[in-house]
Amino acid sequence: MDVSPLQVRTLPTAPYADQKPGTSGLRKKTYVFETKQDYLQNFIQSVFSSIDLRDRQGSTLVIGGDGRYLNKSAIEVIVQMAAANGIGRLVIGQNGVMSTPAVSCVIRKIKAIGGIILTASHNPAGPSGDFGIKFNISNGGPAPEAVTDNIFQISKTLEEYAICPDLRVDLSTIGKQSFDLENKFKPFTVEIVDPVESYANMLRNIFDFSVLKEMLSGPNHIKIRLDAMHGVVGPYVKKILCEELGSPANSAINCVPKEDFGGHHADPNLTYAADLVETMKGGEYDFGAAFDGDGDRNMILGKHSFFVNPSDSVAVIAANIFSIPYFQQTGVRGLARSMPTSGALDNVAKATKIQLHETPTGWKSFGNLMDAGKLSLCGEESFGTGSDHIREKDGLWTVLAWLSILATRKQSVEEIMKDHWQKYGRNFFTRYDYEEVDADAAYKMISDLEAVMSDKSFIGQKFSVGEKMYQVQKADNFEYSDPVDGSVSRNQGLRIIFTDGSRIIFRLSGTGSAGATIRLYIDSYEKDPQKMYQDTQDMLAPLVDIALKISQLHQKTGCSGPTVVM
Ligand code: G16
Repeated sequence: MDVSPLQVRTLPTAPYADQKPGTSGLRKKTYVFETKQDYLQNFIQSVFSSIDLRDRQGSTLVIGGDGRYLNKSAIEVIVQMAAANGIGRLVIGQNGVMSTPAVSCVIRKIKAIGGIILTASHNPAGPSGDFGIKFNISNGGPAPEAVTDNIFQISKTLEEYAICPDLRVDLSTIGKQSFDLENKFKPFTVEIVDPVESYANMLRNIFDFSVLKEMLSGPNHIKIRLDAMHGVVGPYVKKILCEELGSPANSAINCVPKEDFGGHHADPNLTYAADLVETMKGGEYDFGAAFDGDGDRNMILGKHSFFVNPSDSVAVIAANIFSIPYFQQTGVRGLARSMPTSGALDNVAKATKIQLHETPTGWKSFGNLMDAGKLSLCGEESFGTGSDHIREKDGLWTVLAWLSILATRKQSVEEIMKDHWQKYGRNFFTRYDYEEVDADAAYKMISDLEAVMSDKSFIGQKFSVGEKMYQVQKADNFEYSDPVDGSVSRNQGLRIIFTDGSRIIFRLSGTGSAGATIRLYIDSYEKDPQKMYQDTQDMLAPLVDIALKISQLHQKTGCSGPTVVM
C-alpha cells in the first residue's frame, strides 16, 4: 500500500516545560489528558526520539489501550507517526484494545523494545473523563525514571513531529498490513493481533486449567460472579473463565468494553463496585471479583460479600503460593509490598523466612527486583497484585490465583481468610482519601507535618484516645534505595510508627487529575483471637483520631472528612 510522503509538522511554540508527559514512570501527570494542542503528538514524538534512529528499523512496539474514548483515534495517530519515525513494526490489539497485563505479556513474548498503552487506569472514561498514555520498556513494565526523564527533557525542546497523515490502518482485521513509504524507512508493518490469545496462553502455563475447570463447571462446581465494569477485561473474562473454564455466561457481567465504561467508575473497590457488592450479599455466589478499566487491578469478595482487603489478598496468596503450579517450578524468590500496604505480607515472610522488600508506591520498583531474580510475588493496598510472570499487576491472574487456592483448600474465601488471621494475626488496615484538595493547602499540610515529625521531641511522644495509648517509636519520610540499580527515591510518604508496630502514613497521590489527593493510611496489627473479627473502622478509630490531631488535616485543608474510605 502506498502512502503519501512523510510530513514534518510544527508544534505549538510554547514548549511543554510544565508538563511531564504521562507515563506511569512520570507519575505526577499520569492520567491527566492535557488539552494543550498536539499533546499526544508531542508525547509520542518524544518517545520515538528517545529511541536511537539506528535501532528503530529493526524494532517492534506493542500498542494497546483500555478502549476508552479517544483510544482508537490516538492509536491511528501513533501508527502514522511510527511510520514517519522509522519504527519497523507495530503489534496492535484488535480494534486498538489490549489490557495492561496483556501488553506486558506480549512485549515480553515477542521481545519488543517496549509498548505504548492508552489508558487512564481506574479513572473515569468518556468525553469528559480522563485519558492517559503510558510507555513501557522491553521488560514489559513501566519505564523507569531514567527513561522517562530523558523523554521529558526531549519534550521540553521539541519543535516538530513527523507523521504520515495519509496512512490508513485497519485496526479491525487480524493479520499483517505492510506499507511502502516514500522515504528511506521501509517496509513498515502493522500486525493486528487477538488481544486475548497470548495472555490466555500464558495463564494456561501458570495455572492448572483442568483443576479450575472442574471447580467452575464440574458436578460440585462453585458459583462465581465477575464484574468487568465495561473496561477492557471483559473479553478476557469471557474467553478464559466462561468459554475455557466453563463458568456459565451469566457469571460474567458488564463484559462489553465501552468508551465511557458504561458511565460507571471502573475502579474495583467497595464504593465503585457497589453493584457487585449488593449482588454478592444475597449469598447466591461463592466468589466475586471486579476489575478496573485497564484490567490490572482487582477486588476479591467471598460469599455474602465477604471483603478481602488487598493487603490481605497478597498475604493469602503468599501463604498458599504452591497452590499455583507456576511457583512449584520457579520457587519463591522474594515477596514485596509497597510501603503504605499493610504488614500482612510481612507476617507470612517472617514465618516462611522468605525475603520481604518494602518499596515505594507503584509497580516500577517491583519490576527491577523481578528482573534481578529477587521477587516472585508482590502487591499493593490499592487493589493491585501480581507476580514475576509479567511486569505489571494483573487482575485476572489474581482471580485465578484465588480460585486455585479455593480448589486446593476446599474452603470458602471467608474460611481461608479467617484461618489466615488465626495463624498469622491480623493487620487491620484502612485508607482515607481526600480528593480535589486545594494543592497549596495540601502541600503546606504535608510540609508542616514533616516539620512536626522531624522535631527530636516527637520520638517518644505519647498519644491517648480513650483507653488506648500509642507511643511514637519512629517517624520519617520514606526513602528507598533500589538494591538493583542503586537509585534512591526520596519523599515517598510520611510514616509515624508506634511502639506496638501500628503505622500512620500520609502521602500525596501521584495519579489524581484535579487538585491534590491526600492519602492517609492506618495499619495496626492484632494477634488477640478475641479481637480478630471486630469492625476495621472501630478498631482503627483511635489511630485515625491521632492522625488527624497530629496533622491538623481538616483545619489546614478545609476538608470536613475523606471523600473515599477504603
Ligand atoms: C495509585 C495507588 C498506587 C498505584 C498507582 C497506579 O497511586 O495508590 O498503589 O500503584 O495508583 O495504579 P494503576 O497502575 O492502577 O494506575 P497514587 O500515587 O495515586 O496513590
